[in-house]
Amino acid sequence: MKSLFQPLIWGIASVSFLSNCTQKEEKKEKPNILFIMTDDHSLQTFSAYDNRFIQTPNLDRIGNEGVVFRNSFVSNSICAPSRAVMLTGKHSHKNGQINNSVSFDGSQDTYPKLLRKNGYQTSLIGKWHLRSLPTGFDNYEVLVDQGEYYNTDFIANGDTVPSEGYVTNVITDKAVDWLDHRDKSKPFCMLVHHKATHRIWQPDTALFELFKDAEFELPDNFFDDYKGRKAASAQKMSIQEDMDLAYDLKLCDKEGEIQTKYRELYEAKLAKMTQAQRAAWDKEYEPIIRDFKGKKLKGKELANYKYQRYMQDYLRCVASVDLNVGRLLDYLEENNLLENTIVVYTSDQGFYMGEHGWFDKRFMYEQSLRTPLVMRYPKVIKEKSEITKLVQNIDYAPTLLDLAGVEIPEAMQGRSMVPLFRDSDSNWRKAIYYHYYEYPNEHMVKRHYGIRTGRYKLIHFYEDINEWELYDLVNDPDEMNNLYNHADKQPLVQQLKKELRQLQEQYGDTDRFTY
Ligand code: SGN
Ligand code: CA
Repeated sequence: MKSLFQPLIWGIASVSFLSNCTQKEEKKEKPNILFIMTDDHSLQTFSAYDNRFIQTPNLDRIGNEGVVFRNSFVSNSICAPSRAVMLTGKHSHKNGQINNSVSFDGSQDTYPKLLRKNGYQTSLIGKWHLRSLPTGFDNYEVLVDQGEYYNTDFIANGDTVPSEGYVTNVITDKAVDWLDHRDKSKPFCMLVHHKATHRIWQPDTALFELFKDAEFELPDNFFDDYKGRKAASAQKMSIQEDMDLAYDLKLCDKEGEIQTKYRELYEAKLAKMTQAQRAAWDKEYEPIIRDFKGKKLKGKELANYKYQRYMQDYLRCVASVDLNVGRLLDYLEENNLLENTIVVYTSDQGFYMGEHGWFDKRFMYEQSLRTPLVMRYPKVIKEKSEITKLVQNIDYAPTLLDLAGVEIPEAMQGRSMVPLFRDSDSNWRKAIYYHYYEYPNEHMVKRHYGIRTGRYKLIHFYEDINEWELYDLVNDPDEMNNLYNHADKQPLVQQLKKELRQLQEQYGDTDRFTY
């Protein structure tokens, strides 16, 4: 058994002389868990982290009344792998979900499964994306594959069930409904996995008034030339080059003059809307399309225009998430559940809001290596806490099991973060390990692995390329200057390679590397 934290109350409960009656009472005190995850939500668009673009008061509330993790990272910045890591507490090479294409091995231990074995009622609502059907849940209502923003189908405990409405609202409705009808004699663990803020960033028609006249400043490195970074120059996730006018930016004109690669995919999505949804949609976008066609933009002006459109719709999706998280917090409060429920908000990874000229994720660079993470549980976490230690999504499962008083399996590679809530842990990890595998694939981000310490990052891109990159995150936070070949940095390179190798040995990912 690894570190097993139990709040005082359960320690007392386990003392054998307590009467049955008291034991029952104490059992009731096991914390509930509400784990909320979005898809592709960047730190740049979460005001607990960054105030430039949007206020997210409900998301911030979780951190204000609990803890904001300032250095929270993923281990493989892509959807299905990240979800599998969170569920299993193991890196991708150990849980088998190395990319979005393989099917999750649902026979392995996951924290919901272990909680269920220990008396919890477990529920999963929203995006799943792991191909095999969920295991370990008393109830699941998951989107078919990635799902749709409007009128999406769910697979509810094996049956396909249609829905009507905007997906973020619908998922929240289902979550509230499940909470209302759950078995109230047991603690619950509910995972609410939003589709938002995933591509193609379709907003709720009710929020079209937001960000109407906003003008967003381009990141300094929006027109990055990728000098010294071969893998970065080979990617296909550039707003200027790869973002589709009709599909991503909804510039799909009735006259059919804007012909793009993915226009038909967008038209198929529109065709699934109800008349009322479609009318509200067209009312919003038709004037935008007319205005765009009149402008006849080219080059950098067109790139800037695309950025503005992208940001506007993405932020509206964030705003909807924020409102719906507020609904869940209100529900907990109204039902006297707020004190005894661990609330977690995170994303499956971060996202590029135009940094390096990009959308999407995958790279081990900061915007997609990081992921937002806030937690609230007043019994254990002091309000307004901040944790700056390097935590990773492998740590979620052990932490939640620890807080629930359930033994953490040896096979889990993450660590319980509970000691960090009490005090700083001087034995905490000093570096994190990363490994991304989904290549060749859409967006063409090469396979790579690497190490990130508090200050430095060393990355090795491999497969059909053999390139190393080294960044000093203090002097070069935007990761523009690859120092790998600098003569004076060779001792540092050797030191980081040694530490990288140690991490690969620790996590058992040594098979193919001979540097
Ligand atoms: C889809 C998106 C990609 C995205 C992947 C993975 N294209 O394929 O842009 O990188 O999902 O995202 S889309 O045209 O279908 O929107 S993930 O978050 O699910 O891993
Ligand atoms: Ca994602």
